[in-house]
Amino acid sequence: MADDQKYRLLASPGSGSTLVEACLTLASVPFEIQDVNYAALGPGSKETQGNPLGQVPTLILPDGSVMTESLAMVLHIHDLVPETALLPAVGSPARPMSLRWLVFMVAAIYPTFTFGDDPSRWVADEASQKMLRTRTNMGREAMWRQVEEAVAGTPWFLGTTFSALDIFATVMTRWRPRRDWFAANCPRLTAVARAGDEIEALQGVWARNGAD
Ligand SMILES: N[C@@H](CCC(=O)N[C@@H](CS)C(=O)NCC(=O)O)C(=O)O
Repeated sequence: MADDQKYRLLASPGSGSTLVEACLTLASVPFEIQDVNYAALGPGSKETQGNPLGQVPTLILPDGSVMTESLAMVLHIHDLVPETALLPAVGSPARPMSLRWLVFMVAAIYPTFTFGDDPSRWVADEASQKMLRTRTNMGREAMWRQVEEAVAGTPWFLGTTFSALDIFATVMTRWRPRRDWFAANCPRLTAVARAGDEIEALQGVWARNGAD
């Protein structure tokens, strides 16, 4: 396949691009990775072409159009290759729950990093920066405890049905507050993440993204 017919994922190892890299891989969608320097991300970044927020993941579609937002990309991959079953079937009771928690992870939890990773972007004085970091960390932990209550079974978030939730749980529990905190506070999510770590087809993706 010619390079201009492939998807191109702008990515930084270990970041949210891992979510999309994993789903493209599971779906066997031809793609190439263009690594961008994590330290250079942010509004105005020259490396994340066409994404005004300068974030990864950014996905360049085969027709050259630019897609942002990790979950939108994952839903697009589901549309491209429904057999990958990144979402439960329409009509299944698990479908609305999977949509709810996927959106919660990207709309409620993910932005705590946007505001907490570099608080000097948002508030000027050092005390406020420290407070913002602490509060976003606390808010994130409270939200993860909420997600923990929604985990429906084993080995997967929805019980016996694999879905994109398992990819999000596996990747996002590697971020702060990290796996030791999850093991102590969110045993069900930890079990899902450990099952995700073991997915055979994703061993290369996890290794590339610095997973233990
Ligand atoms: N809503 C976006 C968030 C993406 C995001 O925050 N990516 C982080 C890396 S994990 C980033 O690029 N941060 C740099 C910045 O926001 O300046 C998505 O779901 O894709």
